[in-house]
Amino acid sequence: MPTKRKTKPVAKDRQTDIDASLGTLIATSGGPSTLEATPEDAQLVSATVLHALAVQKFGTGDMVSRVSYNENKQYEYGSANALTPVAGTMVASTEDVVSASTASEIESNEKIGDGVANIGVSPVSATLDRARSDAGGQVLTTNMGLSISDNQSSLKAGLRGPTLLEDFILREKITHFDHERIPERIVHARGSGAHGYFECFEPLNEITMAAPLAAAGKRTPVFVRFSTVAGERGSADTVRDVRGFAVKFYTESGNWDIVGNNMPVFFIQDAMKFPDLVHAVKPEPHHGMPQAASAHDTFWDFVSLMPESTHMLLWTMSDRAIPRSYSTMQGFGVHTFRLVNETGESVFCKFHWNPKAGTHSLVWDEAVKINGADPDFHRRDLWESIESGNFPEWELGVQIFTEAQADSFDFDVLDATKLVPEEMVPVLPIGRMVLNRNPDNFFAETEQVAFGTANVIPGIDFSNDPLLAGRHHSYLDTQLSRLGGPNFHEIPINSPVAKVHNNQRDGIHRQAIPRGRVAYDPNSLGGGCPFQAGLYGYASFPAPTHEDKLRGKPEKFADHFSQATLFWNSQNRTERSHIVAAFRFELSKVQTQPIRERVVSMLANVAKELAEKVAEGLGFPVPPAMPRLVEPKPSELAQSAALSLTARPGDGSVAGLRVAVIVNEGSDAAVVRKVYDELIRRNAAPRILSTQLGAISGARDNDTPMHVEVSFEIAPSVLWDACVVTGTSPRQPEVRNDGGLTDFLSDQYRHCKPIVVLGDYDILVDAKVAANLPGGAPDPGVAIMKTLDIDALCEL
Ligand code: HDE
Repeated sequence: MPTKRKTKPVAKDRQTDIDASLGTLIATSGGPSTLEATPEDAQLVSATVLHALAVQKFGTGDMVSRVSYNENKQYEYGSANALTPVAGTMVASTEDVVSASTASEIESNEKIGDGVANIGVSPVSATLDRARSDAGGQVLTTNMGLSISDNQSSLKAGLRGPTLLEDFILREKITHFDHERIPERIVHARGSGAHGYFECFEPLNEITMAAPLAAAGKRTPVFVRFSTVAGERGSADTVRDVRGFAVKFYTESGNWDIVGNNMPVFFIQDAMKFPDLVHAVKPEPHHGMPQAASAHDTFWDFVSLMPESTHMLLWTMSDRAIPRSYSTMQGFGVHTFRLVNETGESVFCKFHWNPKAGTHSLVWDEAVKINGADPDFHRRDLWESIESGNFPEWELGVQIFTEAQADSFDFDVLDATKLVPEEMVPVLPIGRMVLNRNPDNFFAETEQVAFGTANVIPGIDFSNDPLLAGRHHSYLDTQLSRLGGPNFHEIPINSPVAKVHNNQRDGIHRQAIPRGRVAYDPNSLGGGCPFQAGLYGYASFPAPTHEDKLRGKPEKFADHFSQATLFWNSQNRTERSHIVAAFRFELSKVQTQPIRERVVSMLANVAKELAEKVAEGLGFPVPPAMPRLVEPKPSELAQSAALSLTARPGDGSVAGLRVAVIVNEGSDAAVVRKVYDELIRRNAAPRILSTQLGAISGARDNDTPMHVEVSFEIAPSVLWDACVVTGTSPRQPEVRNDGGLTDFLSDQYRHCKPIVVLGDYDILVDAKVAANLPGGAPDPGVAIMKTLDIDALCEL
């Protein structure tokens, strides 16, 4: 905690000098230093201020005289000095008033505060509590704090007369409203965020000095934002797209952001191509279509002329692009980063977030229907999971490898279209992240949060990945227009918990009120503060560079297909069929036949089966394969099991699942209660569902009524992971004839989601659900229970 000090009593032996200074008053930047004080002046200024002014004048002279020259200048030259930056020199004054802007700061009131000198304090870095407000029990006011007597009508000259321009209350309200929107992110506009913490498993000091990894059990606050990429702010959640996975760590050494995606590779290799990529995928400029979709000509035109995108295209056409929820996605830092330890040794590293719930996706038919049924599906899921205490969790893992190892790989680790297979470099778990707190306010936090790849801390550094280098510039730059100027770091969600002190000043919407008159370095008037930290501060890893200045790419970047083939080979039969279907869907939407053919010619370099099946669906033969720039090397690895979605199934429990408990007049209310309570106990999210809202009395006369929470109309089958049908008694023909229920069940079945029927089988017959697999064996996803077996139900 910062110390608050009152202006201290002055030591006796200095009192004589100060008394002498009283004769030459106002010796600050506020007036001529030689101005002689007269008795009249002294009456104008309070005696205390006069005294403080003298203390300041004397103290400043004393402090400045202790800096006779810039002792650190000599350390600015030579490589040895560059590698071991020295800390700045600092002289402290014994008088707090010396660093004050004004001797009158000791005057206090309700606005300026209590008149104490807050030495070393940086309140904009304080917790979010400083900005949270609550109107409970409060009267309505204008932005100037004026109580508003009537918030219903504007000010008029007579009840039927003209509205007056004088109505400043109306004008303030409307003006603020007119400016409520800020520009949306150029990419990743649609997103959802949450607070939480990162917890370190074991100290990683041997390889990095990164503060969050310093001690077992150490917790660091985080804010995470998940997003789609192409769609606008109001677009639907379950579109086929990459998902952003951006994590901001608020560490004691500053903010550290891992601004990653849910896929480990990217479309392009150099930042120079990013605007082209984004222009190609965004709605076409002439008619503004399609929204949040890559299924159109300009995207496939561009990527089929950029064969390095092939690997990423296989990921985006896979089920990874339609995740079941944010909490069932992996996250990746994508680029190669560096970890640096205290002795300056560095290793390369790739970041992986692995979801505790396992990796799970939707099927395309579900994704499409969810877009209509609940466009906020992922946002709602994240919000509701946290509200109900079922906190999403990920394990952070790192792949660590040396520069020598990297040189031995067939691919270049600076190429963001390549991954390092886990079979070659295993993922070492180093901590876990738990999201346990929803934001107070979507705009203030989720919309205004500003991530940046350049937000690093000691222990974390960059590789020379040319895509990453371009990003360092882009993120800071984009916030200037999105958040309106250079002070976006002061917005509460963006400000670090570490103290901020520097000589940057002014700019639109500045919040901090820096004390004192010094805003430059070196200085002696401020005692040399704030001073550079030397080795304690951030020092870039001194990676050697001895090459020609040129535009180009390394040779290894030219292999565009080997890892795409590796990905294809690592997918199971179902996953492959989904990839084929996605390519068919996207290319069927493309209107220009030669573009379709060009894409298939690219796929012919990945796998014969893939190209053939896609071409078949599009109704043309596989064209000759697109020329390769390099022949594929005999693969280091034919398959990587870790690349299949099935590699991380989670624990298989019902935790986090949305379960529809379907009720009707034939249901046994006691059984429904039991199912519901048990699902809640196991951290699932059950809801009572029926044809319409209202209370339903159960099958037995003394049943307590069941309150329907959701109707089929607003929550069709696609919104649920599993369903339990209660009360299907043949006594209730209207239940069986209800299209809502049969549609619900047949979609559940088509999407291979568990169905439990408590009662008889007839309802399944009506919904055309077979209880047995085609071979005759019972379908493990369909259970008919004459009597409730709660454990079996929860394990299905
Ligand atoms: Fe981004 N990206 N990006 N990106 N990106 C942005 O920054 C950019 C890239 C990613 O939730 C923008 O604040 C360039 C790769 C995420 O707020 C912008 C290049 C990866 C988010 C920007 C890339 C990402 C963004 C837009 C190529 C995965 C959302 C708004 C050189 C590793 C962060 C903003 C959030 C957002 C630029 C490529 C992830 C324009 C120039 C690769 C998760 O600055």
